[in-house]
Amino acid sequence: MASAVGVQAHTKISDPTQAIRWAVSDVMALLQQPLNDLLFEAHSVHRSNFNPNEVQLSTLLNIKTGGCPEDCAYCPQSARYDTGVESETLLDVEAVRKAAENAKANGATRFCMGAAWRSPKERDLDKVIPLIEAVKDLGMESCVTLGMLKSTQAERLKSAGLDYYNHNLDTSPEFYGDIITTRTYQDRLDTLDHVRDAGISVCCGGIVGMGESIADRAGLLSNLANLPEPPESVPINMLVKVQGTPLDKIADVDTLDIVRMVAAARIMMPNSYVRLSAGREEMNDEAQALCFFAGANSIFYGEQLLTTPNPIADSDRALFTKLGIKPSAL
Ligand code: SAM
Ligand code: DTB
Ligand code: SF4
Repeated sequence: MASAVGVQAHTKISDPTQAIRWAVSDVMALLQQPLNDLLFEAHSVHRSNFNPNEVQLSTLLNIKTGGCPEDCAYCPQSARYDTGVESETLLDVEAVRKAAENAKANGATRFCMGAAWRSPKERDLDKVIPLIEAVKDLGMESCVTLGMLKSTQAERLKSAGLDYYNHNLDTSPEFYGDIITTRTYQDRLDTLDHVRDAGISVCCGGIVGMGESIADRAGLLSNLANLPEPPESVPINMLVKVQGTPLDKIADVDTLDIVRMVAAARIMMPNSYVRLSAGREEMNDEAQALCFFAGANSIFYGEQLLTTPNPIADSDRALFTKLGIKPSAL
């Protein structure tokens, strides 16, 4: 199992409806290989599909902060937890244009807007569509994450020119109920289907460090890779522990476990962009360098994620210079 020769070494279940399906047991074996074997395989896959010295830059903006009715145990924006994040109204188009211009000037190619909603109402979409258009007018790729979508809503967003929709599976189906009770795993899969059917590219990943087992990490990855089409973009987040959330005292995750997740995601979804996402503030340069070697080729870039800090652009530029990495162009 610990062979370093390539993806073919891993057993996959044949399914007439899907070319390749990853069994959770095989993903567990992949994740637990000797690190050097895992890194060698992941980097080989990475190199044969991407320029290993380029990383895509996405900048995030929280367009609607806080007051969310959902109970996601990791999230500082849930109205159920006392985290000090106040509920704000939707940002206007001028504020978004300014932030997107700034992101573009700093070298980001994609602008991602997040809203703390369970699901948008039609009148919410009326207001989000001009924001997407403002981003598109700058020649940037657009991404939004607005919660659950109906198929008609995904079609509206597609017509507005939206490039990507972010909606994460977060963890395995088995562990999911420990983290979120206000919507189901199937609800998430349904939204992902609507996004895919509308012709919008899918951004979908999860979180490491919520107290999940290795089997849960493998379950997340197998669900991502076994989607009818793998997501174009796979964010791997390390939990950002925020005081007041139910997970604020959970044990730290070993950053080498993030490296392993990135490597496994790279092997399982060889053509997807794997984004080293939340948690980089807690990772040193060496850990991030290993993630890039393992196949991460995208980051969130800019001093803020949604409500929590991210490395400042200058420090990421310095890191890229040290590693000889260039931001990828559109
Ligand atoms: N409300 C929408 C939803 O949940 O789909 C969109 C925004 S939500 C904040 C987007 C994703 O951010 C979540 O699915 C989760 O994976 C990630 N996230 C939220 N809080 C996080 C935290 N404290 N640490 C790491 N990732 C987090
Ligand atoms: C994703 O997978 N991670 C981003 C983005 N998609 C929306 C969000 C990370 C949020 C981290 C906690 C915060 O800043 O509130
Ligand atoms: Fe709301 Fe999204 Fe946070 Fe869950 S992750 S509480 S849905 S903002």
